[in-house]
Amino acid sequence: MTIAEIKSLFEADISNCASLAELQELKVKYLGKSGLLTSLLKSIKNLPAQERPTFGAKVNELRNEMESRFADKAVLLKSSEMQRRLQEERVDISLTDCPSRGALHPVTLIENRIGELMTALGFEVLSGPEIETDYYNFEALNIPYDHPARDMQDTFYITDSILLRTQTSAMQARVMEHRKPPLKILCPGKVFRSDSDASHSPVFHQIEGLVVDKNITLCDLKGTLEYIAAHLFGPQTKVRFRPSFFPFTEPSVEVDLTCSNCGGTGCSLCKGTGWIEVLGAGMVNPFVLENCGIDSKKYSGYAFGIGVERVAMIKYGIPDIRLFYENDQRFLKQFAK
Ligand code: 2NM
Repeated sequence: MTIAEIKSLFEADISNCASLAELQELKVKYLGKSGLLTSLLKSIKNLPAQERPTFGAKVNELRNEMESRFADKAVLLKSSEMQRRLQEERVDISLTDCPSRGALHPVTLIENRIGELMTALGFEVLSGPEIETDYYNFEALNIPYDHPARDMQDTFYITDSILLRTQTSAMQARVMEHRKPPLKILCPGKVFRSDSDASHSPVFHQIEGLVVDKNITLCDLKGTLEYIAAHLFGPQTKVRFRPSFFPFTEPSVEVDLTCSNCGGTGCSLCKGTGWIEVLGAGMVNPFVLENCGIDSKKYSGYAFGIGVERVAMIKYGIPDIRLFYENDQRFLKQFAK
């Protein structure tokens, strides 16, 4: 092949070349050890001596041109390669269907709300150990050794005298023992009972409130509970006390609220009564105060215990307590803001 033939073949090849891999093949085809141009240069020995310098110069000129054309083409191909990858590997960040944001659990929502309401009244929020001694959970709270609340059926015992607390008032006994009145505390947390059905869970959440000072009366208790009820269930909510019994309070009351579903006229939620039992409360039994080193002649106190799941079930119309612990997204999503 002549220089001119090689040159025109090269022009065609390089303009058809569409990838860096092809370009590399062309480099070998023309400039490689047995490439077209290299072979042409080797044929120089067949020429008469006087023609060799001109021929050599022409071949070198073509080689230089090829090298610069290869370099230019490589730049071009690299940039179109980059364009192609940018298109092909493009990530669509415009998707609006993002993974859903987390939300607070309904138990946490109620716990936070009650905490907020009570701290506004000056209550201090304190949490205690979930593994308790028999003393703080029962003995100090005037629950005698043979009381049914201590039954193996109700309580998870770790040893004879260590157990999973059945009520957060265990913490309140600790506080009364270590600090002196005035006391105004709120103890939220997990409690444990060996019991399980649609309205009982082996682990649930309680919030117990305790006020101890001079001249604390049942009226103070009722006013406080009316405040909580109005803010949790609406300003029209009424509070009713019914006599009851707890070992750690005397007198003791069951506390009913007007049904948040029907407003007190009667419906299926309140079984036609217009009232729903929401919590238990009472005046701290003087025995409990004395057990904790507080002079029951000088001081009196009230206490109440709220089941957090129970409040959430009433407020949100949740029919089964087990829904709180199954982590079903369809359930939990409903509480997202
Ligand atoms: C309830 C019902 C009635 C209660 C009593 C005490 C303490 F520590 F002062 F003795 N704390 N909480 C209490 C009273 C709890 O829960 C249904």
